[in-house]
Formats: sequence, structure tokens, C-alpha cells
Amino acid sequence: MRSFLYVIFFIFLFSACSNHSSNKISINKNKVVPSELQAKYQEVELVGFIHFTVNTFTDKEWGYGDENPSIFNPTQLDAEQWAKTAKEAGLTELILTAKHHDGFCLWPSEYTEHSIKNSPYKNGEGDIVREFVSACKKYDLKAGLYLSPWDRNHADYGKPEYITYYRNQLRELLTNYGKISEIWLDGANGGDGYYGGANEIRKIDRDTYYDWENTFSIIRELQPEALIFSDAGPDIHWIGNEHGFAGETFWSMMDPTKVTIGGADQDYLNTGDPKGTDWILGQCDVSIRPGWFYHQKEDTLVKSPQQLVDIYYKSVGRNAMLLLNIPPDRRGLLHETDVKNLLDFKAILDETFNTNLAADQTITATNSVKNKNFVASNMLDTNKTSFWIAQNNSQSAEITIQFNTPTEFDRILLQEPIRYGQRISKFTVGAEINGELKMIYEGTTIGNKRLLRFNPILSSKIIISIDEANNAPAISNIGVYKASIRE
Ligand code: FUL
Repeated sequence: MRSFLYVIFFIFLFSACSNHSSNKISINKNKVVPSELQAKYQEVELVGFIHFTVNTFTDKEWGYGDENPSIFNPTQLDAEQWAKTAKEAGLTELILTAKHHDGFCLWPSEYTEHSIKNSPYKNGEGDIVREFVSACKKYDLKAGLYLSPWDRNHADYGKPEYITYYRNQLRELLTNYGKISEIWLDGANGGDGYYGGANEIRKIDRDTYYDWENTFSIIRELQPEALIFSDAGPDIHWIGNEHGFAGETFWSMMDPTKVTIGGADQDYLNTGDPKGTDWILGQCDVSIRPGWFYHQKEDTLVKSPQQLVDIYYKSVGRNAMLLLNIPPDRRGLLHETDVKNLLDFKAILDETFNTNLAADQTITATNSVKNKNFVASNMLDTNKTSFWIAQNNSQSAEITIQFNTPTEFDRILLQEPIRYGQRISKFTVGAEINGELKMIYEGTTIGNKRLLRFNPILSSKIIISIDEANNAPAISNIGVYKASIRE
């Protein structure tokens, strides 16, 4: 009896110790991880771009800077229509071109006459930046602003005085309009323009002229929570093309010393860098129309809902964010076709992704860390922060989903818990079809979200094999879907 009690006591002691030690297991974070602001931002996936200025009225893409402000006259402008549509389409932020390359300002800047204050819009009393920010607030959207560094109107462009002007404008925008979530800096820089009547070509040195570091510190000081977008980050970077496609392999890390704003290697931007020293999110900008600004002649060329869905797979589904441009027309409204296609795009995504066919199925994994907080079932729950992770020293693992009955599917979603870093660089997906294991997908990176598309299969077993990773592989979510017939 006595020895029996000893045995019970030792079993109790052992399990208490192992529980204790398992709770102490520390999950190694990668060296390069996102800031909390970046991690939250990436989760929102979809952002809208609003290109609107004198170009809408001159039918140009790049205004020369010599426009007479009197041409700017939207007759039915309704920023709430933009915001309401964006909200219904699942976008979480809108970014407005407060100033494009023509230098025309959509707010009554005190530093220039080339603005809305000299236009017929609201008899010169209008402020579209304010209307935009209020509409975003009403519909619970974040509001970002585009302030073109290149200014084809300003007489001082190319001289040091222009940098002071640019910073003054930035201060106006960042102090007078409440919370701004993103400042968007395009890379188009220098060339011909009006330049206060000089009508000449002005070239600048991209590396030195703008002194970006000091401009960025103004942004950080005035709006510490605003993320900065440019070719080179520091928070979000251009994806290297304007089709909305991230690379098949896409890392959220990058080496900012290898890129300059306006002069970056587009292939590098398109794939990111597994050895990158900084976490910089990828954002894929693309327009719903051929141009960035509204042109009536493009009314028949609006991207279809299916084309937009394809772009979604190649941007959000490749670990980047989608920044989709929806340009208001001369009335100041989003065109009916653009609205319809955008809402249909959202409806198709919902049809495809609303039901995770694997939700109640059985999931197991090899090499799992011995800790009840990181079990395989975390990959199928609806909690976004829970995850499964392999043992500290492993770089591979196999995850199996066993269905109760054969199930038809053609889409798989995979997500890594990016707050711990982006780890996986090689994986395959196999499925048991008629009792035989067949390879259905070979992939590289996963990151925040990876969406796999393949022809429909009927199977009751999926095996995801993670073959290479820079740290113990971890997965936060797996989804299995049957695509909407409208895709
Ligand atoms: C580019 C600009 O030149 C285009 O006009 C557009 O604004 C695009 C989003 O960024 O750099």
C-alpha cells in the first residue's frame, strides 16, 4: 500500500513538473518581426485608393501643373458615397490623392494658390480632404493621404525651398484633419512641368534631394500611428508593378539599404528578401480601370468582379495587401459600373470563403511542441491569435486533416502567426484521392495569408508537408473551401 502511494505521489509530481515546464516553453521569435501597427494593418487586407484632381476634368493621367483651378468643378461630390461603397465592399481604409503630380491641392492649403480655394467647387469654400476624412470616420474607415513629392506646378520644385513647402503641406494635413492612418509617397520624380511658368525639365537627385529621414520624423512626431508607404518603406513598400500582383514567393522582410524611393529594383520589391533586416509590408496597388483617374472612354474597361478576385488571390493570397483604386468621375461620385463590380467582387469572396469545410474535422501534426497552448486544433479554430508550432529545433513538420466524409474542395488557405516572424519557405500539399496520395500543390512562402487554387478534388485526407523553414514552423489558420461558381 505504501509503495502504491509512493508511485501515485511520483506520478503526480512528474505531471505537475512537466505541466509547469511546458507552460514555461518560450516560443522563439524571429529577429525580424512586424511592429504591432504593421501586424494589425496587414490583417485588414483590403484598402481603397481615391484618385481625384484636375486630371479628372482634363482627361489626363499626369497633369502638367498649368491647369486653371476653374476647371475643377465636381457637381455632385459625395465623399460619403465613396466611404459607404468602400465599407460595403469590405475595404478598411481609403487613401485620397490630396495632391497629385500637378500640384493641385484638394484642401485650401495656405501655401499655394493652385488649389480648390480658387475653384468653383463650393465657391472656393470647399475642402475635400475634410469631407473625405469625415466620411471615413462616419463609416469607420481609416483615412490615408497621398501627397505627391513631385510637384509640376511649384516654381521652387528642384530647389531646397520646395522641401520646406512640401513639409509645410504635410504639417497642414497631419495637424488639421484628425487621425491619418497612412501617408503614401509615390516614386514618380522630376521631369518636365509648368514650374510656375518656367515650362522646363527639372531633374532631382532621388537619393539626396528630399532628405526623407527628416520628413519621416515630422510624420512620426505629428502622427505616431500613421504608417509610411514608399518604394522603400519604412513601414509599407511598393510591390514593384501596378497590376496588383505580389511575387509567388513573397517575404515581408526587406533590406532598405538596397532600395531608394523612385529607383528600386522592381524584382526585389516583388519578392521581398528572406535575409531582409526590416519588416516592411508589401502593398499591391492597382486600378479598377486602366487609368488611375476617371476617363469616360474607359467606362467599358472597368475590371470585372472575376478579374478583381484574381487580383485578390495574387495580392492578399500571396502575403501582401491590396490597394485598389476606385476613381470618382466628374460628378465626384464613384461610377455605377465600378460600384457594382466592387460589390460583386466582395460577394464572390464571401461565397467562397464563408464556410471552412475543415472547421469540424480532425487535425494532427508531427513534431509539435509539447505544450497544450499550441496544439494542432488551434489551426482550425476561429481564434485568430492561437496557433500551432513545431518543436524549437525543427524546420519541418507534417499536418494532416482527416475529414469524416469525402469532401469536394478547390481552395486552401494557410496562415503563419506573423508576429513571430515569417518562417516557411517550402511546402507541399497532398490529398488522398481514391485511396492514393496525390500531390496537389507545391509552394514556397506563406506569411500572413497564402491562398492556393487548384482544380476541384474529392478527398477525405489532406497532408500539408512543411519542408523548409528558417525557424520552427508555425501555422495559425488553415481553411479548406469550395470556390463560388461565380469565380
Ligand atoms: C504613381 C503615379 O505616377 C500614378 O499617377 C499613380 O498615382 C500611382 C498610384 O503612383 O507613382
